[in-house]
Amino acid sequence: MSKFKFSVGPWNVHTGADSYGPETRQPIDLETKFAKFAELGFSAIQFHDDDAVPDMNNMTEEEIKEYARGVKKLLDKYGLAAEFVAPRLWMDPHTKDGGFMSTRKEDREFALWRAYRSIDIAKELGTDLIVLWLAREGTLCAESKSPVWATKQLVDAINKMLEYDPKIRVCIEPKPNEPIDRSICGTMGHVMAISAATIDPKRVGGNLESAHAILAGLDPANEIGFALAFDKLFTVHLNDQNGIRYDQDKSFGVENLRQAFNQVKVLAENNYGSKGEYVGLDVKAMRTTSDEDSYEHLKNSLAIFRALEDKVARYDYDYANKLIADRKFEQLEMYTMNLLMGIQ
Ligand code: 3MF
Ligand code: MG
Repeated sequence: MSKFKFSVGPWNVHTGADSYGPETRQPIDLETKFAKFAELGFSAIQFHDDDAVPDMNNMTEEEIKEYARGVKKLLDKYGLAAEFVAPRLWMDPHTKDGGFMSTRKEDREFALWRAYRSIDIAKELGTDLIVLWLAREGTLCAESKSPVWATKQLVDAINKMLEYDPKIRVCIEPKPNEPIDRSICGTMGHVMAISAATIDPKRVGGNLESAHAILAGLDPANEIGFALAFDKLFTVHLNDQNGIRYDQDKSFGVENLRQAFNQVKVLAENNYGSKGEYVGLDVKAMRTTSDEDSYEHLKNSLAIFRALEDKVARYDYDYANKLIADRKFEQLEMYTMNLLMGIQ
């Protein structure tokens, strides 16, 4: 029995389209996904603002809230909570050159409008968490914006969100690149610095995604640990990634089991979840996956996480600490490998 609660986003079950080819699976409606997520053992749903309220750009503020109340009823029907709402700025024509850091004032205003509406939706869905994946907040052309100006724009935008609602928490999901070439806020270190520069650092934290850390050439477990050390790991996006290439969102642990083990280990050792945090997945099915296997990657990720949780529970800390005291790191490494290989 896992001691963690799990969350997932509706985009994690998708039609298989990529930049080079069309859909390979049929779309599935939100309610069908909710029912299946609940059946698989998820407790909460992660939302983009327009996952919850699809036509929001053409709706009034009141209409948006009213629609969100309907989604809350649907969540309740399946015993699910909402974990967070994330403004999906990267899809919109207004924000093709970024939102909070766009060089055009009207785009920045639109981005803030979506951020405020995301807060309204979050409140209706019963969560205080806003995630900012800063997809296009950076440059395709390096000279197109000043990194100093852009960084300050981000701090200002977050401050406005914190002022808009006194309870809301803002959580940045850092990523070094893709879809932009150079990101302004690429790692958990950047997130901690941004947090410290805001008007209420306690309400600004991070969402560590394993694949994003790997894309930055960093170790996901250490990135998780870095945020935990400042009490600012508000959520995680666990998945896996084969080195520094396009963002793959593979099932958790399928690429590097030891690295996955160390992510579970650092979460478990630091009682992640004790303040209500969820273990969020951000995984994609392979493009070749069939309709009937649309949820396999989620099942696999959960199964791997739980198996690794079990390995952590069986980790012999007395033995490990003795090896550490004696600097017998070859033996410590082999102990860990044997545990993972099932030899221990
Ligand atoms: C991109 C991501 C995103 C965000 C999600 C929530 C589609 O690399 O990880 O997943 O996690 O949009 O903001
Ligand atoms: Mg993510």
